[in-house]
Amino acid sequence: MHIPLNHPRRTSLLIREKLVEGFRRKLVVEEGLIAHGRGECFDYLIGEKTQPFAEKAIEAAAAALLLAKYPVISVNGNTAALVPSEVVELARITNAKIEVNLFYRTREREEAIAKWLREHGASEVLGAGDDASATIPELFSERRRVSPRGILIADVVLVPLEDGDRTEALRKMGKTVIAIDLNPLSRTARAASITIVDNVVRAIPYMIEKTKEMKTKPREALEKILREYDNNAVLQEAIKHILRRLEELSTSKLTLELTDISK
Ligand code: PTJ
Repeated sequence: MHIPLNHPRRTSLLIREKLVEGFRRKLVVEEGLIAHGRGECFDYLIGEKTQPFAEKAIEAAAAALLLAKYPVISVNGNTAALVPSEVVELARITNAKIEVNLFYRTREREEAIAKWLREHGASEVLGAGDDASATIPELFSERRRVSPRGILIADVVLVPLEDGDRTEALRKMGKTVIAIDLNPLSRTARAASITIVDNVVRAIPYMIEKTKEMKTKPREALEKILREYDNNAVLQEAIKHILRRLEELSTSKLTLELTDISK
């Protein structure tokens, strides 16, 4: 679909188009389109910008990825459709493995997503087909199936657009879980070690910038950032930010001034 350059909601519509294109390519499921709608709503509430609470979480996430012994980036349909090259770039900078991991798992989608990521520069993509031969204990969704060379042995896992159950299971296995979720109230947001309350299309490019910048920092400086990070405080800040915005909006003029073009 052609979206005019001056359309006031152009950025948001372009993101939708990417998802619809991902759906046509069989990367994204129908439920992924619904999940995106929920994300859009929260994005409206936070102001469609990376806010200070997300910047704080991104800095801690960059420190965790750079300090990790075996970092893995878990990719689902929506993430693959929205930020394929960026995922590959972040994995390259942080020496992380990329693993396809789907809630609505089918072999066809796993393979389509792995191929799509390879077309965007990934040299290796774990988790597709027979590679997902290990299981996460206590988890009953299809997300329990993981690669024995990837998520199973990872110490740090980045999970954009995740479900709460698996975040909890990964935490119980002793892993550091970094979530990207626009909904600060979701179970994922509340179960993760570090929650980036931001749109994945802004968060991953920002993480690339931050990891590049922080790569030369001494280990002790990265460890200090992680030690001082408080995820509960970050989630509270996200909620306070939404409250403040709504409070301000509730006393401002909301109706638009429209020019009369009927004459
Ligand atoms: O590709 P699959 O099979 O793994 O399925 C992927 C979906 C997203 C359908 C699946 O993981 C799912 O059902 O997720 P949920 O439980 O609906 O959670 C998705 C969360 O992501 C929600 O809290 C949304 O607010 C949030 N979200 C949606 N779009 C974005 C987002 N967060 C960040 N950036 C977005 N663009």
